[in-house]
Amino acid sequence: MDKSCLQYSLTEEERRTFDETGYLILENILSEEHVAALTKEVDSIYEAKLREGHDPKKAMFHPNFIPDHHLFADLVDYEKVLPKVWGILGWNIYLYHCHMIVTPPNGLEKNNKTFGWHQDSGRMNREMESHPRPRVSLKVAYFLSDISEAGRGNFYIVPNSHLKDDDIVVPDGEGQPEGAIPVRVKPGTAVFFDRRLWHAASPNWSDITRKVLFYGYGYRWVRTKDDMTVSGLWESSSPIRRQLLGAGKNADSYYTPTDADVPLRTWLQEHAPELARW
Ligand SMILES: O=C(O)CCC(=O)C(=O)O
Repeated sequence: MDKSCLQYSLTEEERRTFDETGYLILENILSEEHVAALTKEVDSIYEAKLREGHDPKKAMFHPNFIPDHHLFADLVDYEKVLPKVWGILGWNIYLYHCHMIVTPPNGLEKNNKTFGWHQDSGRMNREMESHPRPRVSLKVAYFLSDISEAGRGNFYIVPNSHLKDDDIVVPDGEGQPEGAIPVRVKPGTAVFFDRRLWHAASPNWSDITRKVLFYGYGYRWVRTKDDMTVSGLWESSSPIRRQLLGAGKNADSYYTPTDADVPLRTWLQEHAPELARW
């Protein structure tokens, strides 16, 4: 990492927004050219899936896409985003999960059926006994298509719901939880969200295909959620990217890391010591 990335460190205002609302919207994180280059790769994967028989009316959920192109790997330690991730979670982190979602127009009449509301990480929301349960991970969603209007397969959220855990009421079949809003953003926007924030995908009733990349960061002692095949990238990656792609000397290194396991800590000790102390 070049230390110039510190200009993108999490600000106190961003921290407050994220802590209080459970999400943070950052516009123009990707340039137009960057969006175009990523979109080209997403389109080529989507077209290949269609040729393999994917239903063109259904969303394509494609996990473990980092090895598909270097542009996807380059976002794992993207200088405008990673400093904000470590500002929230600290240095003992890695990419535990990622998915690309392409949501084509569904060609159906608009309706108000309840979306698939959830908090991330499945059993974590049952088997941890505290309330509210701990954060543990977050996702960064990079929007490549224009979802500045509702009805375009928007990502939906219930702001402030991250500290309410299972106290929110999800309607049974019709309607959305109280306070639900569509996230409406332009291409190139990154949306950070706490894994506990109640959220949902929604149908695409527009004529614009929605394209988005989700990067999930969590502590190194959290298991991967995808069948990740990123270890093939370790050798050609920088030390910090290697950490973010899940490298570690042995099983215990995920719980009790040495300097060799967490080059991000060493880097922060040198360049931003206040972030390396815990
Ligand atoms: O596709 C979406 O907008 C929602 C994605 C989602 O639910 C998730 O990443 O957990």
